[in-house]
Amino acid sequence: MRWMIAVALVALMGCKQESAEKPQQPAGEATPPAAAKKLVVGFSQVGAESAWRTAETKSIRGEAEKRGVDMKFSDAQGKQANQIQALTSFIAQKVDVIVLAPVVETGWEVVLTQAKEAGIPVILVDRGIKVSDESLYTTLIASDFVEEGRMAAEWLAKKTNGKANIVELQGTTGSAPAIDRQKGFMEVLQKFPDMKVIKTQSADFTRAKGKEVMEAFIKSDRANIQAVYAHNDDMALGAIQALEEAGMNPGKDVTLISIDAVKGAFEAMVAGKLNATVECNPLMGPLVFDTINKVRAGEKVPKFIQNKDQLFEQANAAQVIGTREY
Ligand code: GZL
Repeated sequence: MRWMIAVALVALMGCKQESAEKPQQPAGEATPPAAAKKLVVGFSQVGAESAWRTAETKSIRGEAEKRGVDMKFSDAQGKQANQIQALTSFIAQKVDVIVLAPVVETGWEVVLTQAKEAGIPVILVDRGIKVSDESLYTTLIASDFVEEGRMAAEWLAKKTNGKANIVELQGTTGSAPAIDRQKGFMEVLQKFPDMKVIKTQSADFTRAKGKEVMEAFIKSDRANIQAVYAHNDDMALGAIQALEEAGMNPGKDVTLISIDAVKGAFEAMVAGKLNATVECNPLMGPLVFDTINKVRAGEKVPKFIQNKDQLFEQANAAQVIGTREY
């Protein structure tokens, strides 16, 4: 009999012991959730080729920091192979979401199929891609580059009364902005038979290449250059340097229009060397993470979320420059 009491006592002690380990949960309260798991996002960025790109990276990484997101960042130095490698690594690490700024439009099917099979949504930012299966990405958050090209051409036609010999500095070959900014510009030029692109070449969105290509244009056809259309401000600033070094007068004898509306472009407009720039807003960090939250909550998001753009010119540069965030 005594042994039964001893066994009962030990069993009771054991339960007490166990319950003493567990925090006592007041009756009626739900058990607190385990600490919420951090959102893990893999961000594959094109590179650091321009002031615009730096501003975009700062906006997206800054927003991740602000929201306590665990962001794995990869700078591809402008090479698609590096982006594909980064995405493959993100998939292996089982990130929750992939953010991709694709350097060029094509060549993404295989790695995006792997992401889809792994159940990882892909958010495209700033540049689009060409894929046969549009389910390979959830949405694209970007500007309308064709419209930016149209805006640049319409402004230049007005500025030159529809008559100009134009040299064009293209962005990165095969990239959505280079393809579409040229498409929009040429679409408008069909209305102006006396506006002619006499030279066009890629300068890869960089200031250094913009200067180099402009030097070659000046060397080969100086007398005929009346206007420059640059697919981004960094190349336009390089072209301005080349024109000045050749003793020419950028902003006066030669009219320049570019795209991005970075701080350097406003400084050049205030100095009278750049005539106009079309904004392409890079500050998309908050929108990217708001969109990620919607996607993870199972909400339907549009396939294309368009950033609105506007044109700035010398006349309003001075009073606007102080308000610019990038
Ligand atoms: C546009 C972006 C372009 C910018 C350039 O969304 O992809 O790439 O216009 C940048 O400055 O290099």
